Amino acid sequence: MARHVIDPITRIEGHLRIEIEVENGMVKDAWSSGTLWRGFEVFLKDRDPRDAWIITQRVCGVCTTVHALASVKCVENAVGIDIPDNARLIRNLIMGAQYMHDHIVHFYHLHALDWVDVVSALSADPKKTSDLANSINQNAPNSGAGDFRAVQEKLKKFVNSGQLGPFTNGYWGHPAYKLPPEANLMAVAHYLQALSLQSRLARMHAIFGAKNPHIQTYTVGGVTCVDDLNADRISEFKYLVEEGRAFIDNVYLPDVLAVAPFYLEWAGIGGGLKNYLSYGMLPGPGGKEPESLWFPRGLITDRDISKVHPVDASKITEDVTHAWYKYRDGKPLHPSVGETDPWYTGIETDRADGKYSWLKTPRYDDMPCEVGPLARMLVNYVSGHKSTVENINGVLKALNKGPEILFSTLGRTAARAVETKVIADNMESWIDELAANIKRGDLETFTPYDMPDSASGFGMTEAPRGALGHWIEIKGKKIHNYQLVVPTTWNGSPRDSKGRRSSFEASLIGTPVHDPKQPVEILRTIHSFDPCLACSVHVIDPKTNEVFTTRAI
Ligand code: NFE
Ligand code: MG
Repeated sequence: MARHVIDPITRIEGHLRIEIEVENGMVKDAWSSGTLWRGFEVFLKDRDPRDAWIITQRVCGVCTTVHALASVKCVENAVGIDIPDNARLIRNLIMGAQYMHDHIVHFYHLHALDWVDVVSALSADPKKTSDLANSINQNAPNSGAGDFRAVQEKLKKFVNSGQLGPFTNGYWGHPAYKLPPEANLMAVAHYLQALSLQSRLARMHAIFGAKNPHIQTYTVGGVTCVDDLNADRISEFKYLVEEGRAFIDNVYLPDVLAVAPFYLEWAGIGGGLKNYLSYGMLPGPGGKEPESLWFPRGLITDRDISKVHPVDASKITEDVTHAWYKYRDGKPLHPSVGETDPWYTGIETDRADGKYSWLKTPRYDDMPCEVGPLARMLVNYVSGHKSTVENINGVLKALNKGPEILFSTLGRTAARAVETKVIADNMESWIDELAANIKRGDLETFTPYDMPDSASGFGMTEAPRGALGHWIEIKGKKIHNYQLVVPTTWNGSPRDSKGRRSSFEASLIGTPVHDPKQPVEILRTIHSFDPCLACSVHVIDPKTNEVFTTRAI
């Protein structure tokens, strides 16, 4: 039996180390380590609660706006105020823009190369590629033989120059790649299209958020972009939404459906945990949570899709048995009384009681849960969320499979694509509500408040990678304690005090590994979660910064 270390895992945000034990060509055990620590929870102490959103947003350069949102909600909850309807709508639109941008970037630029062999695209026939693209979707842009020939020429130049640019270090030619050359060329062309689209989608943030990636116009009590509540800004936003939707409908979803049949065995690999948690998001009129949330809050246990359980935020805890922290009395803590006391011991995956990650280990009601697009789509689906049900059923029908295939690596990737469409298709309704408010002369964007001397609160939302919560305790009008429990912390955390694995580790068990020196199979499953370590560890060890290590035990 051999242990293998992949460190760092690339095409993610931040530093992730995965250690696997392989037996008979299959993963028998796995350890997931976040190897970078940020200390946000420590340096937020004693700051002004009104500044927390602008600071916590810098946790990440990918899911920026969601920390801003969780933070303002958290302080608003502590202060005890509701926000005006325009602020709710602007926040929903910025959230929707975040998902459209983030999910498309993930699929094409962070995940696609786990399934698409760039080098094989060189041997594709451009005419046949054009026929393939048009057979999948009549409206696919830039799908003539000449378009694909041009992409192929570009790719040839890369390869002949010996510099593959963004395609360096792939496991090209690995037998796990199953697509024919023409499908590979089509996907590479779409990779490049998505690169230029992402700047357009980022622009959506800037229309009401002033800039990207870190928006400037949230504030505790509402939003500050009152000057942007006009017809020009709204129509500019609407135009970009339509551009994004055209890509989702004509390229992104068709690509997922075109690639999936070649990889159907991945509908039975990488499922991992059996509990799925979503805090819900996108509040409706009145803003009450969870009642008005368009994506409902809920929990599915044991993969039982006959019911969704309610979520009680008091049942969330974090454990540090295997994380590089010390708790005063060692027991799991609710984030409202969370502690962040770093205690680095080195990687101790060789000991059953060892510490090996900067991620704490969140649990709900003592259960490990998966969070993210799959959890949200399942909670939506089982709750009867109309457009989710339609789109999930559409995908299942196209693949001629039942909902059980969702509990897998492929299911996670398909759920993300469905979610992108579901959200993008609803953007117009929030734009129309905003336009109607403005037409009525309602330009209110801010609820005034006084900062209490002492208070506590929490803000829950969904980030692209899953359930996100911020908790604050205010004393002397300053931050006394601030805790972030982040999606990748749920999914990528080490084992808990009872030795139970979280999502990354659980999902790797049983994964076939053709050649541990080229672990493309591991990347497929880990990337299907879209890990963000920057968020979840909120000091890089240069010694662990090697690309590959194998040690036999
Ligand atoms: Ni940095 Fe994040 C998201 C948050 S962490 S990307 O989505 O919150 O998993
Ligand atoms: Mg935390």
